[in-house]
Amino acid sequence: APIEEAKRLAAYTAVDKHVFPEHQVIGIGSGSTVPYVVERIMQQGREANKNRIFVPTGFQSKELIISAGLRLGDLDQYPKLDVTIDGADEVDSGLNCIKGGGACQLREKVLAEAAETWVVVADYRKNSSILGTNYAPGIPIEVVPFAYAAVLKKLHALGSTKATLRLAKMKAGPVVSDNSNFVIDATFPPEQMKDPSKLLRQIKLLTGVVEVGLFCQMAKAAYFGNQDGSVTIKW
Ligand code: DER
Repeated sequence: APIEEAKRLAAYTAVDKHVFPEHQVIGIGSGSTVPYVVERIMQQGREANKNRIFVPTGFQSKELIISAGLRLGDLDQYPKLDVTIDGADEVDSGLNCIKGGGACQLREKVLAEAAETWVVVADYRKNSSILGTNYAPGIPIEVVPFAYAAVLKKLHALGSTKATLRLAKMKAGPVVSDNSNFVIDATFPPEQMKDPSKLLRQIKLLTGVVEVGLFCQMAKAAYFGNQDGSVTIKW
């Protein structure tokens, strides 16, 4: 399937360019593209990986590390990471990302900041010029359950065109994050999405908001696998 090949292409290219033999502590992100990152790192061989520590961005990436037989570590022991590679829901021309499609954005942002280098891998569907063009659900915002209704109201006051509590598919009620919080998805008009840093600051300040799925000017580079087998790099 071209999409899966595109994900693999992005992941392999990013690992080849950013995961060096001397790197010992590696952050592993969430989503369906990152398994190809682990696949490529495994291909660097047992010798290269035997002393490496892998820090997860949540339950899913923890399971991925364990099932790959790699050594698990946590941020308490390894506060500085050599490199973290993660997926994204959309990346604009200024390397700003929407993240949180998988409701993991809080720990993902912590690991992105803890890393010397943070790199994004994605398939061509995520490659946009303005955020909100291709990722329809809106900005994922992690909120404390107690405040979700208040935050919904404040998001509308901020100009949000649609803000909804993310409901689970195979569970009655809302999605609950790895931090036991709720997620709100909020869309904004293009003119506000053109300045994601400003929008990030405005949303982050709303009482009850834990973290916002806007990663502005954090990525060193973003790799997109294309349908024709080529790779687009933004940096
Ligand atoms: O939740 C996230 O931010 C993940 O990185 C995720 O949205 C990326 O998803 P994908 O790699 O499965 O497209």
